[in-house]
Amino acid sequence: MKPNFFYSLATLLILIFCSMACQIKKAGPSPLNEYLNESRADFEQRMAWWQEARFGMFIHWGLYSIPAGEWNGETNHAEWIRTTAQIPLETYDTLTKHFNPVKFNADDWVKMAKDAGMKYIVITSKHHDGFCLFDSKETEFDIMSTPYQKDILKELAIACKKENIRLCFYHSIMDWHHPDYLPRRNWETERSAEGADYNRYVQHLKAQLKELTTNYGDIGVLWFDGEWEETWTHEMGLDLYNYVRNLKPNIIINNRVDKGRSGMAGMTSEGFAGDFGTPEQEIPATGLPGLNWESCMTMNDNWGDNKADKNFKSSKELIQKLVDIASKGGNFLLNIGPTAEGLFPQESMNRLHETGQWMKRNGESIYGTSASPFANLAWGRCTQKRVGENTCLYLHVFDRPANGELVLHGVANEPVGAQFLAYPNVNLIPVHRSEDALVLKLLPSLPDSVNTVIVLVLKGNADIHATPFTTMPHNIFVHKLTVPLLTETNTDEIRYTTTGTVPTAKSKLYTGAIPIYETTAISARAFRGERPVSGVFKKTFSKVAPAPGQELAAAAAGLQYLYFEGDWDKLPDFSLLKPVKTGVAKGFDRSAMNAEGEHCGFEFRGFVRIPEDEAYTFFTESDDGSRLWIDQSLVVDNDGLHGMQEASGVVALGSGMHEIWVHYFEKTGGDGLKVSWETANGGKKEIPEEALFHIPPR
Ligand code: FHN
Repeated sequence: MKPNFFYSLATLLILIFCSMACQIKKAGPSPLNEYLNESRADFEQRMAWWQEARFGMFIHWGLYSIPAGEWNGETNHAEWIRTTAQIPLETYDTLTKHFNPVKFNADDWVKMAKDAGMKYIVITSKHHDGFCLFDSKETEFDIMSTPYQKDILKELAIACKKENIRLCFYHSIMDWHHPDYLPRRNWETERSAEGADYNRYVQHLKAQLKELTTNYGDIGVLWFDGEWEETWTHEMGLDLYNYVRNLKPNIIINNRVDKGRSGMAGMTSEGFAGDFGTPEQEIPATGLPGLNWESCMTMNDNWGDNKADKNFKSSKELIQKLVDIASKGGNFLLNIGPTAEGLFPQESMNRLHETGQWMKRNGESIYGTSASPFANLAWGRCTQKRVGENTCLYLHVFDRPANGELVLHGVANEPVGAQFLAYPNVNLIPVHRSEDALVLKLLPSLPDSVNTVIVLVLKGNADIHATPFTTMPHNIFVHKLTVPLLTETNTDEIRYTTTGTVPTAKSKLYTGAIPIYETTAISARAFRGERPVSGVFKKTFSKVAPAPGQELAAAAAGLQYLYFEGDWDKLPDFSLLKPVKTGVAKGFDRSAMNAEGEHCGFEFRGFVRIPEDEAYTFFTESDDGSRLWIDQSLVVDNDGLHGMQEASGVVALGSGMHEIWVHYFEKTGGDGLKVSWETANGGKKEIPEEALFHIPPR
C-alpha cells in the first residue's frame, strides 16, 4: 500500500478529529428545549393530576404576618404592607429579627389541607416584599436570617411527601427588596436606583427558581405573580416559561409568568405563555370549554394575615364556590393567611374542617369531574364524569325546587338510576322521562342543607342536547332586527315559531337569522328528526319608539372633562368632590391623569350625535370601574375594582344630539377605558371623536 495513502488517511483523521473538537468546544451549555409548542397529548398528560385534583390550598405567609395588617394605628394592611404603609426598606428588614414561628408544624398544616379535601398546596416562596421562606444561596433576605433558622419549604416538602399532597410554590416576579429590581416604589424617593441592573435581577430570579425546582422534591406548580410592571416583558415571560420547563419538564406553570393575563378575570390571551388561567376573587360566569383555569380566593378579605379582618366567608359559601367552580371545569385555590407564630387562624381551621366533612362524603362529585353539560340550573350545579361504560351526572342541589322536581332538559340517554351520593342506602330517587327531559322526584326534605349531591347514572356516553340560544345581546329594535339562533349540539336541527308557541316537528326549520319588523315572540327547540331533543328557547323582541334627539345651536367639538384624585374601590359621587383639573378632551381622553395613572377618576360630559333612528348598544371596557348615561338615564354599569372588563346596555335613540356622561375611576395596577357603540344591525366600534360635542361655557 503506497506511503502517500497513509499520509492522506492520517490527514483525513486529523481533519475529522479537529472538526469534532470544534463541535464539542462550540456546544457549550446544551440548548434549551422549546416547550412552548408542546403537543396537546403531552400537555394533557402533564395537566392530568392537576385537573383531577380540582381543589388546593393557597398559603400567604412571610414577614408581613408579624404586623398582621396593623401599622401606625391603621389596621387595613396585609401582605402589601411595606407598600400600603410606605415602610422604608431598612425598617421593614428589621422584621427578619422577629420572625420566629415557634408554633409552626408542617405536618399539622399538610394534614389540615388533606383533611379539607385539598390535593395540593401553593405557598409563597417569595412574595412581592422579596423575603424568602426558604434557604436561598442567592440572598440573605431569607428564613435563615431569622431566629427560626430552618428551611420552612424543606419541612413542608417532607410533610407533603408523607401525605401525598403536591407541593407548589408562589414566586413573585415583582420584588420590592432586591437592589436590581426596577421600578422602585414611587414613594421610595430616598432609595436610589443607581446601578440597578434588571437583567441581573432576572438572572437572580432564575437562580432562585433553580433552587426551588431542585431542592424540594417533585414540585407540582410554579405559581408566578407580580408580572404586571412594565419592566417585565412578554419576551421575558416566554423565556422564563421555557427556562423553568427545562429545569423540570413536567412542572405546571400559571399564566402570570407572562403578560397575557386579562386582569382579575385571569384568562390568558392568545399567544402568551402559561398552562392555566388565574381568575382572582372571582369565578367565570360560565364554563370555559377546553381551557384550564383556577379561581384563587381568600377566606376573608386578605391574603396575608390581618388580625382585624373577621369577614370570613361561611363554610356553606366556600363549599358552594368549590362546586360552582368545578361545575364550570375549573380548580379552586382557597387561601390561608397563617399567623406569625405559624398557626392557621381558628376561623380558617373551622372552615377547613367543615369543608373536609362535606368532601369526605361527596369528593367523588368534585375530583376528576368535568364541566356541567347544562347551561344553568336554577336549583344548583352539575358535574360529570365517565364511570366504566356509563356517565355519572352529579346533581348538586343547593335549593330544593318547591315542586320537588329536578328537570334536566335535553338528556337523550336512558337513565340507569339515581341516588344520594353520600347516603346510598336511602331509597333510590325516581326518574321519569318527559319528552326531552329526565325528571327526578325529590322527597320533601334533603339530607344536606348546604348541598345534597344526587348521582344520576346514564347509560353510555353523555348524549345531551343544549337548548338553542341567541347571540343577540338585547331585545329591542326600532325598524328591523335579524335574530340569529344557535345550538351547541350542532348535529341537531332547530325548529321555531314566531308566535311564542312551543315548536313541533312541523314548525319552521331554522335556516338562518330570522328577520323581524314587529314585536315578536320567538320560540325554538332542537329536533332529531321528528323527536324534540332539547329544552325550549323563548324570547320576545320588542319594537320601540326612539327617544327624540335635539339640535344644539352652539355645540363645539369634544367633551368637557372633570379630573379627580382619590382612593376608591367603586365610583364615587363626583358631584360631591372638587375636581383637580377640568377642560375639553377629544373623546374619552385620559391624558390629564397623574403620572402613575393611579387613584384618579374622570367625569366626561357632553353630547353624542346619533346618525339615525335605531337601537344603540353602548359599551364601556374599563380597568377599573365605569358607568355611562344617555339623556341622564344609566345605560351601562361597569363599576367596581376589576381588570379590563366590558359591560353594555341598549337604548333606542332618534337622530340628533343626545346627552352622554361617562364616569370612570382607576385605583392601582393596570388601567384603561374604551367607550364603544353598535347599532342593532351594525358593527361595534369606539365612538368616533367627530360624534362627540359639548356646549362651551358662556
Ligand atoms: O398582589 C398579589 C396579592 O398580594 C396576592 O398574592 C394575589 C393572590 O393571587 N395576587 C396579587 C394580586 O393580584
